[in-house]
Amino acid sequence: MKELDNDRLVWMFTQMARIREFEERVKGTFEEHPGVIRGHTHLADGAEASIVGSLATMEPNDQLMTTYRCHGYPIVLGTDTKAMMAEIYGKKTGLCGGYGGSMHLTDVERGFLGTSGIVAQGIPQATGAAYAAQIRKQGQVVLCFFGDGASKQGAFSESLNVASLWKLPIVFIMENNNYNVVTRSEQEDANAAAGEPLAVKAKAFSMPGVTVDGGDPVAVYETVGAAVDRARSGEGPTLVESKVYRLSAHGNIIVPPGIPLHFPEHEAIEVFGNPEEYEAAKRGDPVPRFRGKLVQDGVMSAEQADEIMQSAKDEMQAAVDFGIESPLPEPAEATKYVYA
Ligand SMILES: Cc1ncc(C[n+]2csc(CCOP(=O)(O)OP(=O)(O)O)c2C)c(N)n1
Repeated sequence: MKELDNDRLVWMFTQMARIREFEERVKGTFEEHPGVIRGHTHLADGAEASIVGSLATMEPNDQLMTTYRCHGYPIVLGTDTKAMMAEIYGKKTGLCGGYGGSMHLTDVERGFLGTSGIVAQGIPQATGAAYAAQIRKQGQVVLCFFGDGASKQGAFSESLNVASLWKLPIVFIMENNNYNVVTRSEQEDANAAAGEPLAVKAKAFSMPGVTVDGGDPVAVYETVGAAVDRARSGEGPTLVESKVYRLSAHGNIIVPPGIPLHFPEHEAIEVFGNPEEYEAAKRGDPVPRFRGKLVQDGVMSAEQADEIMQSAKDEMQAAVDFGIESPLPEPAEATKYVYA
């Protein structure tokens, strides 16, 4: 694992700021340009530190798969944010030609193998990628991201089982954001039965299970980094539980057949009438928290932090403009990639 020098720490903050701004602009599109985003969109605001800390461990040939809450990962990998925004707007200039949308961002060249709207589907796919990596013998590692809800699916158990048996080079990263749509983790049979922390599930598959504060990018880097080192040296998989809090509601409201509407209030308030929980989570927001730490430690100045935020805002404004101005795909090409 490489040491995190000051440049790397500032890089981490920069990526967190870019992810946050990108998602703010996705959320803002629902009001600024109603109807431009169709279908479902899910944000990962609150998980920036977990995403950046995890991806900072990757070598250029490593790969990853995620869920539909997928905007942050390609940003860190260096994917063009204009193409990403255009994809979310369903435009021809989008990352996937407008065929994928928010839930299916993919950038195979940079190791971002794909995402899925089906809960837990990415886990066996990432495990397959790790099997391929093991056969290729080039020292590649696969990072597999999913939610706490996904860890109740059979696909989770089967994948962790085979990954452990075959000592596959994979790190399973459960981003535990407390909620499965509007159900709290502790209300659910399987996760409630497992108890806290959910990383204990690793025991059943004879692999290490560790829990980390997903709001602290350095802690995530160290925890995931140790798991990546273990995977790369042929010792097999690890289950990392990264505890985060999603600051937006599960996803945007869709009212068919009308225009997709904005994000509702967070479930803690709307469903559980618990604004205190939500306010506490906002106070622990990882982006200002990391900024405060780096400024306090003298790693960067407050002015530098402001410049980073401003540059993220400018970049994402350009992404919105590009997406809005881009053309829609040709209707005649709608079935171009339909094979069955
Ligand atoms: C197989 C499957 N079952 C149900 C759904 C509906 N669904 C969408 S998101 C979600 C909750 C998933 O929770 P979690 O895995 O914790 O991810 P999070 O959304 O919290 O990041 C459910 C049940 C689905 N998309 N796929």
